[in-house]
Amino acid sequence: NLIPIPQPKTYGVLGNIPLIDKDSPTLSFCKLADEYGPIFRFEALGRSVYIISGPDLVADVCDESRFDKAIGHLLKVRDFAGDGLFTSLTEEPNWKKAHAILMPSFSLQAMKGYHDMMVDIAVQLVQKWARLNPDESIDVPDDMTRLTLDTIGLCGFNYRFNSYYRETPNPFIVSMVRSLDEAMHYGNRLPIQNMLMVKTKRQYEQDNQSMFSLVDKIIAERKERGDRGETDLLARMLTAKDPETGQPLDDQNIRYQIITFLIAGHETTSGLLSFTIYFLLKHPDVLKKAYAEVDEVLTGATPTYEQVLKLKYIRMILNESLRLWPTAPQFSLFAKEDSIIGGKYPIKKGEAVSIVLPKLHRDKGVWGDDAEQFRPERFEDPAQVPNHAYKPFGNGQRACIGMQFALHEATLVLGMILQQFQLLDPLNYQLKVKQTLTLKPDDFKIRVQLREKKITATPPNTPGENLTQAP
Ligand code: FDE
Repeated sequence: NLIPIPQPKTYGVLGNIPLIDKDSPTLSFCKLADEYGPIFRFEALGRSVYIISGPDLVADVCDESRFDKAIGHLLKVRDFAGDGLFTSLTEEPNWKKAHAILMPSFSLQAMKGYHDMMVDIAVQLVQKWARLNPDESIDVPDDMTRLTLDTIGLCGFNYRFNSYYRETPNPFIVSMVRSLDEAMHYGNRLPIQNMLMVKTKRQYEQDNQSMFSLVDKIIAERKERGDRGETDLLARMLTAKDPETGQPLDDQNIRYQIITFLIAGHETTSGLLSFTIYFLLKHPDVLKKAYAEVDEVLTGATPTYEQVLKLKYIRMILNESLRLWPTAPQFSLFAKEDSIIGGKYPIKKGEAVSIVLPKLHRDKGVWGDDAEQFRPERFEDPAQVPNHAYKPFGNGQRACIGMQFALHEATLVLGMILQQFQLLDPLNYQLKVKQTLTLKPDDFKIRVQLREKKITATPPNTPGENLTQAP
């Protein structure tokens, strides 16, 4: 009982391209899914991909024996991220090698080693906010991007971008954002269009070169001055050998890994923090519970590693924020063999599928009628989370290696912000989502006020919502 997969109307060689907003493809896919259902075919310039958002279909394509990560949509990103972890095929030798070498650096245990460096950067954010005049507002995504970039720089390579000491984004970031943007748009233009965009092309090449030169400099300097007992990612990449081949990573691959971590480790996490602040501002009841937890757990000037682990409700808030606005909103797979998904849709060997997470994460059949609502309590009991309908960190062996890192960092920072500040929304911000490759709230400004005295709300004690009880 095979069923043909629907396809929206096409426009000649452009295929379905005119149906998507090139500045936010993921949101366009979500809208098309409203109309065409949990799976539809999308054709662009001769390439074709099945866009999937139904939980049962996602469960099938997340079966690693039948599907593996596809990188067709990331080919342009490979110009600057090469065969780094994010942009390599699973079968490329450097994926397996780097995965084996780097896994231990991202274990939950390893977070202990990064904690003080994360605090170092978070203190810079808190101090900046504390010194603002009452009429000055904060560009939330900008300040969160400063934070996450500086954090991955320091924890990864012992390098200080010092973003809080600059008015404009670090030049590295300017190049990276421009290159990512070009990589996202490139594939949706006709070859002839791309050929004619001489200036864009030149800028793109310059941007890639300037990323390479900064990163190559970091690597060269570290090699020159030798090992001083650093325990960061770079030290590990320079010394550790792949258990299987006995080989270390080569210098070019280390360059690509560093760029990969800078891309993956900061855009996504800064978007997560920005959306979370947005949700907190718009949900006073949740904010109140968050304050109660922070006031109970964070007793010193800065949080300890153990205290961060105790911020359970903050974690639930982050999980819920990643549900409604997963900042890495889409990932893709290809069929290793001819396959049938959902019991009725045929996918041929080599064909690609792409999962649109914002739509999957709001499926009413799985999440309930209040799926559109922000309600962190859904994550109270991990056993109740429908994992096949919740993939903010991707899937299987190709899932996000930086998950613990991102969550520890985000929990710590939110905790510190709430410990110090009252969040104000004088402009009554209306959410507008912007996409580069990742999602962010666009033009999101708030104000803050130092908390005079701690809010002394007693933690709620309704059954199932007991915050004081650490599991
Ligand atoms: C990855 C990832 C993913 C998957 C993708 C695909 O499949 O294509 C996802 C979904 C993600 N990731 C997400 C996220 C979110 C957040 C917040 C994050 N993420 C964060 C982070 C941080 C860091 C450092 C990172 N991140 C990193 C990373 C990497 C390296 C990767 C690749 C891996 C492999 O091996 O493949 C990822 N990430 Fe993430």
